[in-house]
Amino acid sequence: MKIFKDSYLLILFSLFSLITTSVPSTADCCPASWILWGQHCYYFQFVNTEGWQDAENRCKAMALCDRPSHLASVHSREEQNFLYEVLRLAAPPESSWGPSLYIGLLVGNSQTQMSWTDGSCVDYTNWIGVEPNNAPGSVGMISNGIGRLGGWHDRSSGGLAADKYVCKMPKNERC
Ligand SMILES: [Ca+2]
Repeated sequence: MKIFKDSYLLILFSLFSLITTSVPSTADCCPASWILWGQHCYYFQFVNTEGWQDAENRCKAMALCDRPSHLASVHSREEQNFLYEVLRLAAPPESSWGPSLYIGLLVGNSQTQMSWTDGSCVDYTNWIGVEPNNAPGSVGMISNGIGRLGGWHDRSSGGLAADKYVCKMPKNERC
């Protein structure tokens, strides 16, 4: 009977070890300093970067071996609300447009020629009023300027002006 009990305990212990070693904790879903939301991790930088291309380069430099990282793409009202809520809590309005978060949106020759740096489809936008109005070659931003409430605007010349940014990468697929 004791042998049976010991075997039973050994099986239980083995199962527990298997579960605890194969299922990552929530903290393992994203790298340190990244926030998990949905199927992706997000990294917010509220210290101004040197511009949109610099921000995109910094995002790409944080990629992991099988998890590409770019300035964030936005694909739903829910994702937009998440990004705006973090921006709103971290950076209060300071001007008509600022602060703004660079996202991975490029505007081509016209408003209808838009693309994301991560290669995903442009299936959602949140432009304010006449925006985007700086094409071609402008870049998109989420604004927490006075009364902007997370609406998007574009900035010309590849976004050379310093501002904040948000990166995005897929979460750990084992999560
Ligand atoms: Ca604009």
